Amino acid sequence: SQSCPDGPKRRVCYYYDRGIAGVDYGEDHVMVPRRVDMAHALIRSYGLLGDMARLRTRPATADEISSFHDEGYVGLLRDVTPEGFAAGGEMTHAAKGFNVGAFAKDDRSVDNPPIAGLWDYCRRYAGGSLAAARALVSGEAEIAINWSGGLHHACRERASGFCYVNDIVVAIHELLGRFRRVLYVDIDVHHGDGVETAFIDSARVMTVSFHQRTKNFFPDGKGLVEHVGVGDGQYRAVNVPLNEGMDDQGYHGLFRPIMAKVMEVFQPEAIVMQCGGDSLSGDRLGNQNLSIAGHAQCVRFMRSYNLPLLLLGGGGYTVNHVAACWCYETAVAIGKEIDDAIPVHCYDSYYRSQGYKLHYPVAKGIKNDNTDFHVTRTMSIVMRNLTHLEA
Ligand code: V1P
Ligand code: CA
Ligand code: ZN
Repeated sequence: SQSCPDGPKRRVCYYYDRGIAGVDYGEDHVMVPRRVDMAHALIRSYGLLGDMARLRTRPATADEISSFHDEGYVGLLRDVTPEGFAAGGEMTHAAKGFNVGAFAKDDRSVDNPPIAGLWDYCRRYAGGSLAAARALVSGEAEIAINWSGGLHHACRERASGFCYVNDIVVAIHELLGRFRRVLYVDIDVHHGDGVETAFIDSARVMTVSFHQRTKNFFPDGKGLVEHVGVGDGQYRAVNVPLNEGMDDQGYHGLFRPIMAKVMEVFQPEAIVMQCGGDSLSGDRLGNQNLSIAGHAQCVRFMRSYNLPLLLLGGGGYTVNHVAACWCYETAVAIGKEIDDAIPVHCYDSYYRSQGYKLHYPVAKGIKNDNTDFHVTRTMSIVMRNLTHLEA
C-alpha cells in the first residue's frame, strides 16, 4: 500500500448513520448526538469519505444486544416511550429500576432520559460497533470507525452516564470469536466502568482507562489505581487516575510508557479504543487540557502497532471541539495529512470561535494539578502491577 507519514496507509471502514443525528436527549442535556453529524459533515468536506469503505448495516437486534444485556432491561429499552414514562404508572417504575429517567439524588438532571426513539437509537449505534467489529474479524478492514459508539458506562441491567446499551462490550464479544486477546483503551475523561466490570475477571480482555478522578467526579468511587481486576483478570484492569488540568506533555509521559508496557505483557491480537472527546481542553464536563493533536497522538500511537483497530466515540460536550477531533482522528486512521483550515460546509459557522481552524488553541492559564509527585506515583504503581503479567 501507499506510504504516508505514519507508515503504510490502512484499509479503513467507517460507519455513519443519519438516524442518530436527530436523537434528542432533551433541551438542557449536555449529550448532543448531532456532534456525530457535525464530525461526519467535516469528514466529508475534507474529502475523507473517498479514502474509506462505508460500512452499511442493519441496526443490532435484541438478540445481539442480549449477548451482554439482561433480557428484562432490553425489554424496557424496547418498550419505554416518553409518554408512557410521563404517565407515572408501571412503566415509570420499571424504567427507574433500570436507571432510565431516574433523578440522581440531590440532582436536578436526568442523566438517562426515556427519549423518543430510544430503542432505535440503541440498535443503530450498537449495530455500527458490531458491524465495525465484524469488518475486523473478516479482515475486510484494518481499522474500523464508529464515532456514534463508545457508550462505556452502560451495565448489564442498567443505564448509566448517558449510556443505555454498551456497544463496546457487544463489539468485544464479537472480536473474541476470532482474536485470542483484545485490548481496550479508554481516553474519555470518565472512567470506563461498564467495560471494566464486564471483563473484570477475564484473562482475554485487558482494559485500560485514563480518567479524571477528582471530588464528586462521575462515576464516583471508580477507577482507582489500586483496582486491578480479579481472578483470571487480575492485573488485566489498568486505571490511570488524573487530577485536573493535564496537558499533552504530561498525558503522553504516562500514556506512551504505560501502553508500551501493556502491549509487551498482554500481546493483544486486536485493539478497541474509546476516543471520548471530553478529555480535550475546554470541554463542558471535563477539566483536562489536551489539544486535538495530543488526543490524536494516542490514536497514532496505538495505530503504530499495526493490529486490527476499532475506533469508537464516547463523551465530548463542546461540540465543535469533539467534531474537529474525530475528523482529525479519522485522517490519522487513514494516514492522510489534512489542512488546518476548515472547508466551507453546512456546519462551518460552529467553528467561528476557533478561527475556522481544526486545531484550536488549548485554554491558557489552566492550572495542572498533576504534580510530578502524583504522576510519578501513579506511573510506578501501574508499572509494578504490570510486571505481574511478565512472562
Ligand atoms: O454526575 C452525575 C450524576 C450525579 N451523580 C449522583 C450521578 N452525572 C454526570 C454523568 C456524566 C456522564 C459522562 C458520560 C461519558 O463518559 C460517556 C458518554 O462521557 C453528569 C454531569 C457531570 N457534570 O458530570 N450528568 C450531567 N452532568 C448532566 C448535565 C445536564 C443534563 C443532564 C446531565
Ligand atoms: Ca477513560
Ligand atoms: Zn466522558
